[in-house]
Amino acid sequence: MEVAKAGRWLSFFVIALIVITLIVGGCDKASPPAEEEEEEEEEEVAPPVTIAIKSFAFNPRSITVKKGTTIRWSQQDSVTHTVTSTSSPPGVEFDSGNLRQGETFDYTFTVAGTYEYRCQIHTPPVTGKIIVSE
Ligand SMILES: [Cu+2]
Repeated sequence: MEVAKAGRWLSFFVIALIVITLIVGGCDKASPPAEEEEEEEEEEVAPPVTIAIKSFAFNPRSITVKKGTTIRWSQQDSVTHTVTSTSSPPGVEFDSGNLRQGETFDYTFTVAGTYEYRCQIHTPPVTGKIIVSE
């Protein structure tokens, strides 16, 4: 009698364990697709990068970013500067025009390649370089 009773409890326990596993397993299957979608969205929008214009220099002077990245130049000198491309892939030249102290210029790099730029106002030129990777 003792053994049979223990066996029934064991059967009940095993069935309960299977039911719990199925419920938990079902939940696990439902959640991963939502997480994958979130990750894809994060990859599409690269975080913005800031380059300071300070003391007649672009800082960082040279930088590598992923395609789709927006760079924001933040002009902190009391004199006016520009951000003007001098060498870039065809059709994607950029020019900020005059940037006074406290002003910013945003440009989103949608074409991979090497970009060189300078301030058009000052000589010797204040130069910078951006490498956009795929
Ligand atoms: Cu300048």
